[in-house]
Amino acid sequence: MTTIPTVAFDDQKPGTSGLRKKTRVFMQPHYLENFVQAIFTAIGGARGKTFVLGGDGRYFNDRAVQVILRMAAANGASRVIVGQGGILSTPAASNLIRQRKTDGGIILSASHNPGGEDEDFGIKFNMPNGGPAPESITDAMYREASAIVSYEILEAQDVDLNALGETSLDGMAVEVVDSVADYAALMETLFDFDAIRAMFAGGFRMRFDAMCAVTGPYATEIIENRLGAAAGTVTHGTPMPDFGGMHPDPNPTWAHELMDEMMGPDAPDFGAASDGDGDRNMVVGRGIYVSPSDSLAVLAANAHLAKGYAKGIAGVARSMPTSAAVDRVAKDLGIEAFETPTGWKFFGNLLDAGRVTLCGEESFGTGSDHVREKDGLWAVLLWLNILAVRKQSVADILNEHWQKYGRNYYSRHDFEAVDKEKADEMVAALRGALADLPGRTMQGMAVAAADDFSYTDPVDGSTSAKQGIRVLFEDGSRIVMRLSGTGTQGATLRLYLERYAESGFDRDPQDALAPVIQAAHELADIAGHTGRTEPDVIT
Ligand code: G16
Repeated sequence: MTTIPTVAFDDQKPGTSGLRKKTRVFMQPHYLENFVQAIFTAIGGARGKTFVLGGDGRYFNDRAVQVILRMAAANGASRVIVGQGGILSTPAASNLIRQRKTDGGIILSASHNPGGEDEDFGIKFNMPNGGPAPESITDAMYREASAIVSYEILEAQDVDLNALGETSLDGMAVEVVDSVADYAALMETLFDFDAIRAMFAGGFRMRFDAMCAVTGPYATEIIENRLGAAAGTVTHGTPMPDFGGMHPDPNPTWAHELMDEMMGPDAPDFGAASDGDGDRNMVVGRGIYVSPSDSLAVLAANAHLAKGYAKGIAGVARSMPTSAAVDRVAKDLGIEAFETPTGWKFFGNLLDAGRVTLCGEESFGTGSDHVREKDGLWAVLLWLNILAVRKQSVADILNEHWQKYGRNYYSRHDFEAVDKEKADEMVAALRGALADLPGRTMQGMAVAAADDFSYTDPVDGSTSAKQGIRVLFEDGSRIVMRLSGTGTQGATLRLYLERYAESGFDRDPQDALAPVIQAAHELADIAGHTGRTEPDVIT
């Protein structure tokens, strides 16, 4: 055991989902160690505790896992349960934390951000409920990391993480478990595998793009081996430290190979993609893209068709920038609907309290109370279960949904790597103008209300302010603007655009939203502040 003197770094403030930085930042001496020690201190020490540990396999995952094991041992932890090879998808880690009733877990991932020595790395702590640490804990981590003077570490050889079973690291048990088995078993309890298997046996074709990231082995085991989909259904199924150079963000821009196939002449019936750590999903039907907000609404309306949700759902929650499509379903079902700030951590209390069963975000995240993270493969399996029961195409299901509820046209425009100061100035200027907006008309739409979203957690009463600027129009259209909390370079401006329609459901969302887009640019003067006229990514 050694106590290593160290000096605090001034940038270890966790963002929307843990600490994310360039990999080389994490690789500098003491950087990872300081933050891991701050985690242990912020949760009241590691002595006698049991943790889950794993990551999405990106570059530096293997080294970081060994460092964390040595630090856990030196800090007195009694057991660490590690995914084989140091690999666990984020939802699988959440599941293990819950099933094994541990004191939490450390997950190594920068999610949808690219991996590699010159790309991104990340680390986050999940609580004993399996969910990301709330702001009170991440604030404490930041305080500890900013004042740290030393950390505890053991001098030892690397632990062999390839062989399943238990070894000891200076008295601390290191238990290496199959990364997929427990997660796959959980999925079998929620969905009707027989019905899905019968659908595949009847010729149903699917493509799942794992984007060379962590879901490859999970999707291959579940979709091909257990559900009988044709070999080759899962593409890019071998995880790689640099994700094969892919940007593992499942959206139409980055999963373009899948999009091209699904929009092509011989498209499969169903397509899906997942991200770096397996918590995000994109769903596509033959010739039709399903926006994440619509996907959440369709899943909420049809969840009862899967055995895990046969009794119905208690309530739904969505992040504020997510479209209101799911609210309409909740109203119809007579259940509660909650609007939370961006970040999966805000769903935890509602899920724990049994107030909601399904949650989702426009950022390609959907999940339920089966774990406390969003879950990409879970969403894909729920869709498959619904398709197997309804025996309709994705396009038909979506069209019927819009006929019943109307369509919330929706899009997000991202302006990436914007100069941070200029982005802050733009947001400040807009914030200052909010009070004068109501009553003003833009692009023929009258502003009904404008504010900076503030959230009070209905369960513990904690508040989170400044969670995104909203401009609501009288016709139900909406503009939301906020700066991303997961980027690692400059600022990423996110512009969320929404317009509700009671008819005319086959328009291109960008056309349907044109006046809202125009109004947003006028309002914020994006070009004037940032020099940008066109977004880098449209989802
Ligand atoms: C994380 C959070 C999500 C959030 C997303 C985007 O996802 O868990 O709740 O919606 O980031 O956040 P931002 O808009 O601040 O960049 P992930 O998949 O990156 O862990």
